[in-house]
Amino acid sequence: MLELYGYPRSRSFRVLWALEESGLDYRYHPVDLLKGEGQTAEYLKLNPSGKVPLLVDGELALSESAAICTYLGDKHPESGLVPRPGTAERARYDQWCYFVLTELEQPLWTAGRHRFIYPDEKKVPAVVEIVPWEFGKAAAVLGKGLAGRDYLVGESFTMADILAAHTLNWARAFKVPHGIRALDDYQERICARAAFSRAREREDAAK
Ligand SMILES: N[C@@H](CCC(=O)N[C@@H](CS)C(=O)NCC(=O)O)C(=O)O
Repeated sequence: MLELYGYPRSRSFRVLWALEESGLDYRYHPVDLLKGEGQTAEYLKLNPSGKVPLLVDGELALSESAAICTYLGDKHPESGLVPRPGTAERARYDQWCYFVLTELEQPLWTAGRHRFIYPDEKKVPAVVEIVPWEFGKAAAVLGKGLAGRDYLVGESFTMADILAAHTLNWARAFKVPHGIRALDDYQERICARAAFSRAREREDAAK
């Protein structure tokens, strides 16, 4: 049985959504980060970073949301959620996954750290000020990549769409606008999938 460790409204939702899209059985273990449950000796033994998500599959304990989504798709190729390694589609898939994590998510997360997470003496307001500009540049690239397409890669939904749509949800929650109508439409269409709602229900039920 697959075991997922997560915290509500965090990056672990990407993996919950991926598991629901894949139709796999799994157990969900909430880790209350605010109560320090990510820093217990027991959890740190599983994941030395103390973060979520963490997927345990037998002997394998895997962190990093994108790596976990790709692992699930590679292990279950019949899902069609990750293109086969060595193909042009897979190269494009990897391109978008890395782009989302390093270009699109990065300014949002930097803003989050300087707004809510760092202790007051470490917060630098000037960093937060440039985030809309930096995020806007990355969102424009995503918008161009989606021009005339329903999905980021090929003709069907992949895990790259989970990463992109989840990050756009964060932008909305953090009130960092990009002003690109086509991206709003994409985000709404991707998040209207039944697996998204099932993942939300699973997360809420575990609270
Ligand atoms: N790059 C990692 C980031 C994981 C991460 O930072 N998770 C946050 C929640 S969204 C966390 O667990 N934070 C707790 C901490 O930093 O101690 C991924 O994509 O999985």
